[in-house]
Amino acid sequence: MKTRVAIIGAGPAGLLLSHLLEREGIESIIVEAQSSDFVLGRFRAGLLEAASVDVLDEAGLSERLHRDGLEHRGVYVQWPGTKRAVDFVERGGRPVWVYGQSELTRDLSDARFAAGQQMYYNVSDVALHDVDSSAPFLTGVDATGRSIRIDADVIVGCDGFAGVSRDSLAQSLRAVYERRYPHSWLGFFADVPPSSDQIIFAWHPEGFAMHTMRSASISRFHLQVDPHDHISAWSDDRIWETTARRLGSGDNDWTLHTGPITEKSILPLRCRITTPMRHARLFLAGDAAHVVPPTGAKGLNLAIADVTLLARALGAWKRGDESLANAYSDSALRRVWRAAEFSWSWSSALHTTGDPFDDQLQLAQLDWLTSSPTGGAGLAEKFSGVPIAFG
Ligand code: FAS
Repeated sequence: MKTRVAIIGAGPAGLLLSHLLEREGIESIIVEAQSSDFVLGRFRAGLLEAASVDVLDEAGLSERLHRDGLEHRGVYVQWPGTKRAVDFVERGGRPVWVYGQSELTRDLSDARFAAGQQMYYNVSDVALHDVDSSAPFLTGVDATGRSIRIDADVIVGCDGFAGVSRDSLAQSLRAVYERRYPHSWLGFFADVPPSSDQIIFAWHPEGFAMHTMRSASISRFHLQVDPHDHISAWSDDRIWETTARRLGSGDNDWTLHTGPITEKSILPLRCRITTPMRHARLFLAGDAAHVVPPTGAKGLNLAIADVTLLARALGAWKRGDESLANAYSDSALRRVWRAAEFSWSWSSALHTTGDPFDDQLQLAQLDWLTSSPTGGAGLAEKFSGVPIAFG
């Protein structure tokens, strides 16, 4: 098979990239290791920056988002005895949208199928070849066990944290920056209406807690746990008791709705960034290039920003101008490092270490961010995001 752009991965990055490329008049082929149902069944992220919603609006992909998504002007930040609302819009930022990644992936997947996109699911043994040449190609084994080869002008690795494209870059060509956090997150979904009209970030002496939501009937929570903790040690009762204690300390009038926990897991918090995001005819986008801790809700938004820049760059290249393709890696990484900094500083302000001195530093940081106009403006900009642009 022959195409302009061969995309590895049918997660949000790969699906959105192929949609945006088609609007640039560029054909692509997607290969995906899993089944379509498996990809659509992954929950994960749930918060979209305004800049991401702008991209989906402009691409004609946001009808369900505006119908079923929840627009939030800001968040609550709290600690024992104090609960403050940070209004991003009042502070010069923009609203954020609560809309589950699985919903967004379904919207993207439906649009690709409707457009007759060439997509191959359940493809194994994907390998990249000749990315240094002007005629790179992919090989793999399709769902029927047949060997496939896809010749392309460009290969884009949208294959996530565990993908193969990043590692096809010679060690000598890449730099990997990694930070593992001294804590993990226990994340769980519950079939209960949200206990808050906005997301709550709660500092608590025993550990951080977060209340977010996916819809008017599904709530999502995260609890700071020890990195060596195991989900088998967390009964549903223990999870709800801990959640109530940590989230209830900021506001005595607050009530936690409890109910059936439908999914729970423990996720290590890490940041890993691989540079460059382009080498010759290979480009990386989304989690294939970078993962950041979900504290700042940036992972999915970075994937959207990467492919928005990349589609513009490949469109310009098709018209004879390779300058944006040459600028892609630096421009994408500038945004990635700003998101990594925010994820790090916001995680550091909220996750307790057991050291009383750290406690006081964190509380002073949260007090400043939620009471000072400049602190709030900074938080609003970091949360609601900046426009997606080169440079
Ligand atoms: P994805 O990982 O979504 O997609 C990559 C695709 O490539 C997958 O479908 C995979 O099957 C496929 N693939 C892998 N190897 C392949 C191969 N060899 N051949 C072919 N296909 C291959 N982000 C937030 O903003 N907020 C959150 O709250 C949040 N929570 C998260 C919770 C969890 C448990 C995880 C793991 C991530 C979370 N994230 C969160 C980050 C997450 O949403 C990612 O940023 C997002 O999925 C990135 O999308 P992609 O880059 O498309 O990668």
